[in-house]
Amino acid sequence: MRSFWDGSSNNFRAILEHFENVGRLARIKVEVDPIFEIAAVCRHMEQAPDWGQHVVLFENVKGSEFPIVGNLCDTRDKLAFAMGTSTRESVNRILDAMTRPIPVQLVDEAPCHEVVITEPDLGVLPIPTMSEFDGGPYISAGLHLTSNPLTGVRNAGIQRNQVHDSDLLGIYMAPTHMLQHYLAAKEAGSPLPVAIALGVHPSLLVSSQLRLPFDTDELAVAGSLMGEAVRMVPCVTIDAEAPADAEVVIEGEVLHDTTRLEGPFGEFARLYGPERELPVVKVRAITHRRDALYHNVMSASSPENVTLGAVGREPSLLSALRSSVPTVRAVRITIGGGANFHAIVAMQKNFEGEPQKVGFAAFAAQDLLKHVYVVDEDIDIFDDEEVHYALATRMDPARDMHVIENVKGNPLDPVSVEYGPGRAVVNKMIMDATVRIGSEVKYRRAEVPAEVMERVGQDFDRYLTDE
Ligand SMILES: Cc1cc2nc3c(=O)[nH]c(=O)nc-3n(C[C@H](O)[C@H](O)[C@H](O)COP(=O)(O)O)c2cc1C
Ligand SMILES: [Mn+2]
Repeated sequence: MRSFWDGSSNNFRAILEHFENVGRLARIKVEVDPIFEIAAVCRHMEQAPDWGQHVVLFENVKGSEFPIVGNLCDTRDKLAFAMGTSTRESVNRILDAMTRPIPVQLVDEAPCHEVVITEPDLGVLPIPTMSEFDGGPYISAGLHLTSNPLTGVRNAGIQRNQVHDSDLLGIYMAPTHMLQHYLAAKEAGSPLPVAIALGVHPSLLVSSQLRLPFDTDELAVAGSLMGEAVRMVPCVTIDAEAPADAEVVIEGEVLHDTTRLEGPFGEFARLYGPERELPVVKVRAITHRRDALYHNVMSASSPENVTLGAVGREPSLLSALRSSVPTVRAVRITIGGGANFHAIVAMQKNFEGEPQKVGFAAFAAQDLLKHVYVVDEDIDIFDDEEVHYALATRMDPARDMHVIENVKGNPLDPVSVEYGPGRAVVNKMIMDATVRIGSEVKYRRAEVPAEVMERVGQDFDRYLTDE
């Protein structure tokens, strides 16, 4: 059996090694086609009871030397495991890392430069096609590293890239920080250099999803999460830096004067984004490790890209809510809500009306949020049955449901009302499922006495013996 570990602990391979060591790496040895078949296997694995917590390594990919790694980022548990924490602790770990970032370290030799191809042909990479009506193959796990042309500060984000030609990619930049870099470059009449890194430590991918202020380097938070600076190396053909330990780096320039029809593409709302004219990335070089692994993140139908988004957005949402109402205890952005539309908040309510304040703070903090459910702190917000229990017993729709109409929205929300290209309004809702102050006795939950539960639990085997 081939091992891929190179001895260092903070890179993509080390994480796969960790998963393999605990029996959570599935090696698929039969030949698999990157056109739809990889996606179908990933979906089946994700849903199969015994395989849902496995990472998948496709060792034999039709038409390419590169193995594909899939299902690395599709559950909260896998991301937490990769970050050395637990599902419930990860939000605190990330908040902590945000308060003490570790700046990147510049190096001049890098594993990602073991093979350098300056006459690039994207055809060497096993780029999958995932949803039925996608416009073609898409690179889906590309961490895009750019610098602000005005200040030089780095930014990291994930953008999908349609393969247009052997050296040309499409790119869709929503109103992200990367879009600001692109617009600044365009204003100056220049292309924007971009390093697209594939196969990086999941801490980098999660950090790229954080809502940090503009001109803040997400990779410094990634370094803090890993307890070691992210190593960066100058690119070979462009004025940019790439993560030295990445499996593959595509060096390119987002052209300021060219567009191409991009799409359709299965998006986070499990719907297709339309075909439209979008900027392109001219590929200048492909560099990779010897025996490089190609990382794919499932789009659309799978929870994978949504899980990365939820884990990455919860920390800043939690701090935004706490700066409005300090007794907010926990927040969950749901996967079913596409990591954008639904947030569940647990809080200790000291004043009536605080849940509404939490709702407004949430809408102010995150554009696409539409439904905010606020519950008391005794409710476990990661347990859907508990949340339903709170909605069922603590909420009167006439009194506790607050609809705010015609808020500036996003056309990616399918129920938004568009009034011009890219312009839309949406109605929002706050559901206050907290107990009314003064009704605590009525809402006391009926439980077996806690001390008896504890006593029985401590010596539980006693009840299972035959004598
Ligand atoms: C798998 C995945 C794919 C994504 N694809 C895109 C994309 O194609 N375009 C985009 O604008 N955002 C995309 N995002 C969201 C951005 O990466 C995210 O908003 C990021 O925080 C932007 O960072 P920035 O504002 O620092 O540039 C994607 C996220 C994930 C997890
Ligand atoms: Mn940013």
